[in-house]
Amino acid sequence: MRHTSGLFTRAVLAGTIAALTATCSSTSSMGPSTGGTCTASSTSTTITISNNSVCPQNITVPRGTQVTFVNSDSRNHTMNSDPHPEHTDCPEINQVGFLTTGQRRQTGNLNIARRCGFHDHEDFNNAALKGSITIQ
Ligand SMILES: [Cu+2]
Repeated sequence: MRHTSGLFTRAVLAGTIAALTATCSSTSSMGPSTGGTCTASSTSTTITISNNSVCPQNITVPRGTQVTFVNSDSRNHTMNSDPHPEHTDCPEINQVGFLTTGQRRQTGNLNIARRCGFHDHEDFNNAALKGSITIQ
C-alpha cells in the first residue's frame, strides 16, 4: 500500500510540474507577439529588425562594443548612421549597411562615448526604423 501511495504522490507531482511548465511556456510565447511592442532589454548589443521596426530602438553600450543588426524582416533594410543622407555622425554604423532577409552584420568598434542615431536609409522617414546607440 505504501508503494502505491508513493507512486501516486510522484504522479501528482509530475502532473503539477508539467502543468506549471505548460503555463509558463504559453505565457512567454504570448509576450513578444502582443501588439508589436518592443520588450527587448535596452542593454542588449543586438538590434533586431522585424515587422518594419527595430527592437530595441534605443540601447546603451560600453565603449569598444560592436552592435549586431539582425534582419528578421521579410524585406531588405539598409542601416546607416544619422544624419541622412550624409551618414557622417558615427561611420562605424555604416559598416552594417544593406541587409537582406536573414542577414546580420556588426558595426565597427564603437570607441567614442557619444550618442549615435541610426536609420534605414531606404525608409528614412519611418520612425519605427530609427533608433540610437548611446556609447558610455
Ligand atoms: Cu540615410
